[in-house]
Amino acid sequence: MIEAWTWPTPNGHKIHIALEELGLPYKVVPINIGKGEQFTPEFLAITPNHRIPAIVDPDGPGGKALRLFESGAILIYLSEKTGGKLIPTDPAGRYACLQWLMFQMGGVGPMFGQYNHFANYAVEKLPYAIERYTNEVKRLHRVLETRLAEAPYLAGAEYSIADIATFPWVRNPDRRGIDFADYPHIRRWHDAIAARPAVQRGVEVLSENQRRGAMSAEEREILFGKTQFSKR
Ligand SMILES: N[C@@H](CCC(=O)N[C@@H](CS)C(=O)NCC(=O)O)C(=O)O
Repeated sequence: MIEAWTWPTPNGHKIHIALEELGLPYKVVPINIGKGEQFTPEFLAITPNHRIPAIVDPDGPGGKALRLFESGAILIYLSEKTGGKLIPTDPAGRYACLQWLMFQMGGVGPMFGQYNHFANYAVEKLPYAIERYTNEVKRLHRVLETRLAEAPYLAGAEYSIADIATFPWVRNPDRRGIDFADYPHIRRWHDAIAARPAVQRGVEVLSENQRRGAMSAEEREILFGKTQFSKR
């Protein structure tokens, strides 16, 4: 059975949703990133990047165990393991899917993450950084809105791993000062994905551990501080 070493964050939810959509049996191994569990030797043996998510598939290629990190690579792997489900089979659709997956991995995830950091978590409020990432968040929403005005899903007609990668970052728009009233096509796409039973099960994985309210001083030090953790 696939082990998902994970936590209930947007990058973690991508994998929970994909595993649910694909009907793959999996076991959750919780990695509490607020407590520094991403730095244990067991986890570092799977990913030197000490970030969730990572998977271990005892039945990987050639029947050998596979360890994999980076959520985009994991999504492609899970699709290919199940015969290419959730990636369009026609070549143009396949490249559209990979293109929007890369757009999420290189744009939406990092930029929204930096917005969260400077607008919500940083003790020192830096107007330049907040303005820079607010503008990026809005720009990326405009790109998604333009795409979703011409196609129902990011890869085109079919729901795919590109949507699965993007949805957990786009839901909860108020956390980024976004109003879906300004992005009607994103709203339509979001609502269609949120209604999928597998997505509803995926976002519930470990949800009892989701932080409610402000980050504690301990979490802040582990995630952003200059302690033993961040120096590794
Ligand atoms: N590019 C990576 C990003 C992974 C990532 O940043 N994960 C965050 C949670 S969403 C994490 O593990 N943070 C722990 C830390 O910053 O120490 C991926 O998509 O898998």
